[in-house]
Amino acid sequence: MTISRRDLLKSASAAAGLASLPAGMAGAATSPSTSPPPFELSTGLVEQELKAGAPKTRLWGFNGSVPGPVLRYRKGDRARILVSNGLSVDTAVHWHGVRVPNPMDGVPFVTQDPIKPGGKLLYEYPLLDSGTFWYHPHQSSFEQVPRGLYGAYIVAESKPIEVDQDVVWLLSDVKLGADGQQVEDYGRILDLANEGRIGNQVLVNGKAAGAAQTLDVRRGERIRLRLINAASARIFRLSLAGHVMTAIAFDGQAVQPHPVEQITLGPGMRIDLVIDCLQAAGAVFSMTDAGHRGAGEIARLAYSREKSLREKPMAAAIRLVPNQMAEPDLKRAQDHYIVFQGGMRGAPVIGTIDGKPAKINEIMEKEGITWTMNYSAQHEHALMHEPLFHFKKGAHIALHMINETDFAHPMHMHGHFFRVVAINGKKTRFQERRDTVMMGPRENVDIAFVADNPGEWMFHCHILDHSAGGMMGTIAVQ
Ligand SMILES: [Cu+2]
Repeated sequence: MTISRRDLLKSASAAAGLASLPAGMAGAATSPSTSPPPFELSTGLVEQELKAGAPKTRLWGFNGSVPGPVLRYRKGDRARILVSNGLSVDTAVHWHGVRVPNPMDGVPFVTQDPIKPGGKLLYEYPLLDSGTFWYHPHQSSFEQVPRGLYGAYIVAESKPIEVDQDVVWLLSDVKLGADGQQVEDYGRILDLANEGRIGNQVLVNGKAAGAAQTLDVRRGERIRLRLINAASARIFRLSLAGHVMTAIAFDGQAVQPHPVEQITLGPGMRIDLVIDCLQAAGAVFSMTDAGHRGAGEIARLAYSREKSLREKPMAAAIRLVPNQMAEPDLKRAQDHYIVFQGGMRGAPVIGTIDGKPAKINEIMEKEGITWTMNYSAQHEHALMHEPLFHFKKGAHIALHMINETDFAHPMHMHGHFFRVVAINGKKTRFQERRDTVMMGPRENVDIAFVADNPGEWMFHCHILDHSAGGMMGTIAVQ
């Protein structure tokens, strides 16, 4: 028997009591009178000055700004977010890194129907984990994200670590023409098959990166800095002069605190840092990017002339309490493999697309597909597609990823965190938990997790042009 994705979707939506309702109806139809009103998040057109004195750039944003508002919760809260679509195209919102029930995951045609122009959808789920997350559409992401639809999503620990400032730097970029407007060349096959569409202006919290991005600090202060890469293709390699950056979390999940000199932050990835500011009053230090098409200075720490807050680092512990989740046991894990092929310098020879075998050069020409995962590729909104894997709920999984391409791919799994077990066969030092892991060119990455969240979940490259070009699949847990 063949069941179309749309049928599955209908039953899943019905089971969850979900509906894409016309404007003005969703709140009344879905919230019991005792609940507080949901937080409202609306997509729409935005005009924003990206640089002081520059003409305003036309963008798409949430609640009238790029990035959208920082969503702030505490672990154990229930998120209730009413998304309304003020755009003239369909959309849907994904809560990147938040472990949600499948119907709340925001992936059109996989976990929900798209939200139509003028439509609304209430997303509601408990927050199991603390951490640094973010949100963005999963509909035509290669266009909707770089147009400006993204925002930070912070879930505080039950007992946060003690710091003087808790700062979010959401990094992204825009590709601007001479007129100061975005170049609207989304989804070019050349970008799909290469590094992706990389902008020419890096933004920090929606403003041009560089000297104007100054964080005022006082000697002796302890800063918690949360970095989020919301760019659609740019990989950052960040360093900070004059300070030790201590990593305390990757993708929102606690890691053994350790110093990091250069941070590789691919699209979708996050890092939480603790920085003790122990330099002299009046001094200025830069965070710089040396990534591919290095952007140079991103932002600055500028010391005030005030008296020191303290002369040595704050004594309080910086280790985060790990979130509770099932721990994979490699001894009893099932081994599975994914081979990645494609790209401009190494197209795969043969593959299947939406279940049908085809020669890849034909696929590239006719379908705009440039990558395969296990010799198959999926259109972003394919209605018929076999999941890459079917896992039994509770199964321990060791997934071996083999990158046969000349490109880096930040691979993102929905609904689960995994341990990064080994890179090129070498055990990683911290066995860190992540939802997005950077797979370097020609690199093999082994991850492990317990498939305990039922549903069909996306597993895709977070270079959004790559996922649009076929590097997008699903895993099914039941
Ligand atoms: Cu990729």
